[in-house]
Amino acid sequence: MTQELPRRGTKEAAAEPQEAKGRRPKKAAPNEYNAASIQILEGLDPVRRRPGMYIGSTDARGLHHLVWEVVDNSIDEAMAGHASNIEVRVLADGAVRVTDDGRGVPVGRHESGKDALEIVHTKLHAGSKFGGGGYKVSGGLHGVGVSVVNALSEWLRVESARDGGVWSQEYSRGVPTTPVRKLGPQGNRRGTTTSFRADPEVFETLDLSFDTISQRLRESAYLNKGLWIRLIDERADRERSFYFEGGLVSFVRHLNRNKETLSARPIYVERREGATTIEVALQYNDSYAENVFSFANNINTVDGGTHLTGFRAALTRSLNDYARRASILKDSDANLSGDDVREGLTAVISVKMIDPQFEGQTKAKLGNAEIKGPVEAAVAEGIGQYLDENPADGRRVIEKSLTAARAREAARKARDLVIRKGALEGMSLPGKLADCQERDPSKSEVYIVEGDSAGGSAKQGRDRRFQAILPLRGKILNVEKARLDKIVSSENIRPLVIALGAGIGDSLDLAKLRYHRIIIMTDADVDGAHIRTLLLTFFYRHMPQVIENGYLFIAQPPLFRVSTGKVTHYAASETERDEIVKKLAVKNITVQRFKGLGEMNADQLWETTMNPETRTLLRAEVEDAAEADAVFTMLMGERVEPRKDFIKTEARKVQNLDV
Ligand code: 0RA
Repeated sequence: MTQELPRRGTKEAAAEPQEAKGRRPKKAAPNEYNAASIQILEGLDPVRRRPGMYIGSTDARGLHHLVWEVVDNSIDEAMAGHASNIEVRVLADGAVRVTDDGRGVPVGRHESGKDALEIVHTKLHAGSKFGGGGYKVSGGLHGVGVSVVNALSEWLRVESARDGGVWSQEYSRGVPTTPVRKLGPQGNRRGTTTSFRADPEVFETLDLSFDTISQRLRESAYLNKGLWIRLIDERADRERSFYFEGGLVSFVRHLNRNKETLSARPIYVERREGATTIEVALQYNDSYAENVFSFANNINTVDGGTHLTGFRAALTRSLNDYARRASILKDSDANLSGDDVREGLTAVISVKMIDPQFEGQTKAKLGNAEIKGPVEAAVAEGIGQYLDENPADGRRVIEKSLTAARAREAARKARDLVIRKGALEGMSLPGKLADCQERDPSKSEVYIVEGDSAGGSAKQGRDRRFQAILPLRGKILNVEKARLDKIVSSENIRPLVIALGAGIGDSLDLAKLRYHRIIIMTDADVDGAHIRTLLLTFFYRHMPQVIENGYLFIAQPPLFRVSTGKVTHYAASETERDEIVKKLAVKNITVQRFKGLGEMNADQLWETTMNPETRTLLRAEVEDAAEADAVFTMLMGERVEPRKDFIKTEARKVQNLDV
């Protein structure tokens, strides 16, 4: 979940040339460079000028976006009921080939005089004009069309098997380099094959991640039950296939795989009406976290929307109705709140509809008001029926919600106490905090440091004008196993919450956050890694907005100091150490291994880890919320077996284990 940040001062410099780079496509083959192709070229020119506008960025994330775009077209074809197999192949040179067994992209003369295949690949947003795009998604970053991929590819080749033939066309940076040709008779082949290689002049990296692609394809397979998706990586001779008969039920089982569940099977609801499909699966586990994912036309609506609102309303209503029907709640008892019934809930909501509207800044919120009622009705009916048929499961869920209600009340009291205490003692921040002079949060940093001795070095080494130090003593509470009331009153977390100033949980107010760089600085050993994980878990579960806004960082203290007496170098890894030693090429070299931050003197710590001019920070990011939840559960949760398995697998990758 981390991403390397460029050293300060290089960031803007790096961003500038990228835009300029893509300005003009290289010349097409001269005989193809006629008036018609110029016109088409103009059509895609804006994409090469400002790739970020179409695919978000030109880093690894943007690179993967090209793959999603092509794969999503095949998935649309599957969603429309015309394809049942998709193969994604990463070729040895980093090119990608996506094949489906759908109807094939339309070919033949289009009203414009050009071939339909060419129009689809060379005109912006031309994809949906051919009638096959019933579930197609409009606007936003998704569904920008294969022409965007084409414009940003060094080369692209499409083959469409339909209408009695296999038809093909090739392009370079969006410009056709061949006419649409018939390769041969259709035979028993049908569907579309799209191969492309991202343009190294546009992208900072061409390194596609097997895990990232695999994760995404797995999710798509969950969302489209009965669809076969195969991933083959020819670079590493790896292969993986996804097929889920159970669809969302399998998804929920997967999300709960390392947790103790409250029922044997997830509840599943499916309703079809006309072109609209509503699917929901849910299952409770014994944790305290809510783990709910919503999708519209396979797009992860991370900001929720009308389908999620309908789901939540139905859940709260049907659990309260049941609790009263079963006399678990008495007339005089208050209703369970939405928060209470969502504690320990894992659910996936998926709607498929014509013309979904995506709203909000990130276009990740479903806006169609007409879907709320049907989702609410379907879910309420499904849950009500399930509870009546499985009263023992029902009782366990209601008991859990009641416990949640009591704990929430206790947490509110504890939190009020913390906040009041923070407010009353007012500017009296925790005694351990060595604050900075700066008051503007956007210019202020706080280092969360493990142990008093490292805290001492950091306090001496810092630039006190804008850097604050908060030492934590010993292990912090494992929040994965504790409720909020215990967390806010814990000796180690309370000072942290007060120092940050923004509150916690539901009452978090980012406007009050006192530092916009919160930097976790722990030793480069096993204990340090453990504390770092505990802190990351804490932020992920209780201050996720801090991560979402990009305020959380991990410091990178060096592992080695390599010195010749004249010059000193620092190395972050053994590989780097060896490179430095080799380069120096004198044999009176002393190599010192830093066991902990406390072993560095203040100057060294400043120079290597804290000076914004020379340090490297990792920014904490949640790429994939489902996966992050699973990892935290696995690392920090109750069950030991999955953790052991993980450690056994990961241990093989570890070179220098320091215990
Ligand atoms: C529009 C219309 C039709 C097929 C498609 C799009 C289509 C596009 C892609 C992209 C990847 N795989 C695809 N499969 C199908 C066909 C309309 C018809 O045949 O009536």
